[in-house]
Formats: sequence, C-alpha cells, structure tokens
Amino acid sequence: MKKLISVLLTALMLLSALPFAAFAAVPATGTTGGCAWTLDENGVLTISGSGAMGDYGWTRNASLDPAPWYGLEISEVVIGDGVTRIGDGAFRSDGAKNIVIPSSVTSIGRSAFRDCVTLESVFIPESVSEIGFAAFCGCERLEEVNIPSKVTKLNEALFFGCKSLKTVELPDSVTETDAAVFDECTALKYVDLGASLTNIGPYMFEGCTALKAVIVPDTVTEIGEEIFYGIDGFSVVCGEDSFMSGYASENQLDYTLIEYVWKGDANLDSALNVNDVTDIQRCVAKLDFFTEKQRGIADMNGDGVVNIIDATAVQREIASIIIV
Ligand SMILES: [Ca+2]
Ligand SMILES: [Ca+2]
Repeated sequence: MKKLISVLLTALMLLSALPFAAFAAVPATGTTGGCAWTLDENGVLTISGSGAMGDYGWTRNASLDPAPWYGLEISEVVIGDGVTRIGDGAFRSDGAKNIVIPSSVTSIGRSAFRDCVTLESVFIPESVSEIGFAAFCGCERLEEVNIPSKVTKLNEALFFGCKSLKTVELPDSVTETDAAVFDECTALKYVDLGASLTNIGPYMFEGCTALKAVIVPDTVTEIGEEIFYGIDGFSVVCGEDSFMSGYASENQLDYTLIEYVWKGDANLDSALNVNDVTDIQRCVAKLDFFTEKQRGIADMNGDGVVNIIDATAVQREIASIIIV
C-alpha cells in the first residue's frame, strides 16, 4: 500500500513539476532573518551575511510559513561564514546531498534538516552547541554524523528515522538525552554514549533492528521506558556494578563488561571470531563505520590506523585460539 501511494505521489509530482518549473523564478533572491539568500540556475542555494537566519514552519500545524525556497529545486546548499544560526525548519525536505556548515554557526534550529531524504553527509562544526528537536529526523540517506563537543543535550527525535546511520559516538560533553533520539534508525549498529551521559531517554533505540552494541558509561543513572523496544540480538557494554549492568540483568539483556572486551573484538560481543574479521574488512572497505573505541580495539598493531593488516592479525589470533 505504501509503495502504491509513493508511486501515485511521484506521478502527481511529475505532473505538477512541469507547469511549476515553467513559472519558478530562478535565479531567485531574498532575505532570511538578518541574512540574504540566492538560488541560482544550477540549484545552488546560498545563505550569506552575518547573524541568524529566519525561523520557518516545522510541524504540520505550524503557524509559521515554510522557507521562501521551500519546494524549489535545490541541489546544493552553501551557508556562508558569518551566519550564526540555522533557522527552525530552514532546509526541511530540500534536495541537497551535502551541506557545509561554517564555523560561525553556533545553533541549529528545530527540524532544520527534517526529511532531507537526499542528504548523505553533514559535518557539524565544533562551534555548534545547540541542535534543536528533530533537526535531522527522517534524513534517510545520512550515513555518518558527528556531534560537536560543546553539545550537552540530544533533543527529542534528533535522528528519528535516519535509516542509513550506522555508527554514532557521543562526545563527553553530552550529559542528557531526550526521547526517541535514535528511534527507527534501522541500520544503526554501534553506539558509544560517551563518558558523561546521565540518562538514556525513553525509546532511544526503539526499532533499531540492526543494533549490535551500545557502550554505556557508569554515569548513567536513569533509564527511560522501552529504550530497546522491538529489538534483540545486541549487547550492552557497561561497567561492573553500574546502573546499566543492573538494568541489563533485570531485563535479561545480553551484556559485556567493559574490562572484558578483547583486543580485536571489533563488534564488542565478547567473542573473538570471524565476525570481527568481517566487520574490520567492512570498515576498511568503508562499508561500515567504527566508533573511536572500536577503532582502538580493532587496531591490533597499535599504529593508529585500522587496515587489512589488523584484519589479518585478528585472523591469526583466532587461528591460535583454535589450535590451542
Ligand atoms: Ca566479536
Ligand atoms: Ca593498525
């Protein structure tokens, strides 16, 4: 049924695109908050000036209008150095694959990149300390994202439905998480929750069916409802006598104590076997991403890089265990 609807929608969009394209005034230009914007004939949307962009509608019943470029054909977004805030709902559903955020930006608004289904990568500069509710919600092709080390809170539904996201590593600055941060991230395999987190928000990993391992620091003392709803086959990596290990045994979850993670155990399941070799090879081939902790564990020869030499070293290690 969903497929049929999307076919119908695509057909409707194609039909409506023809007259729309004929009338769309491109190049187009205007102002947004204290900044200016231009959209050129190649679909490059440029935001320039200094100060904050305007805020735009970001929910179904929003009282605010959508951004002036909403619905126009955009292939690339360039945010100029000097822009300090990306507005609420600014780039909702736009068609850019990559967006470069300059280091003048300190805040990203609510639903700023919501449903950018073509967005494949984004680098958030260290200057950003605040990322609003659902900012990347529904970015289905986003494979990799970084969280800057000034961010202290992950707001509600921040990465909800990011179906290509594979690995996430929280910086030690993050102390608090709201509800459903990684809900329905169906490709998410490894998450490192950093060293300072105090709570795991409700529904955090709901529907994350590919989840293999979550590293939880001892600082976590509060766990919301149904954080692992609807999933199995993963391991929680945590400290002995930690709040998380108590939660894990109470809820009959598979867990590994941090101190028992083996060198080479790249998937953190406390067994050293061919699955670790495969995961390292996939990481080398860039089919998978490792967290910093995983990279440290996988880097068998300690040369600071994870490559095929490490995969071979893990193979040797496995062989020696089997021979013994
Ligand atoms: Ca393993
Ligand atoms: Ca190495």
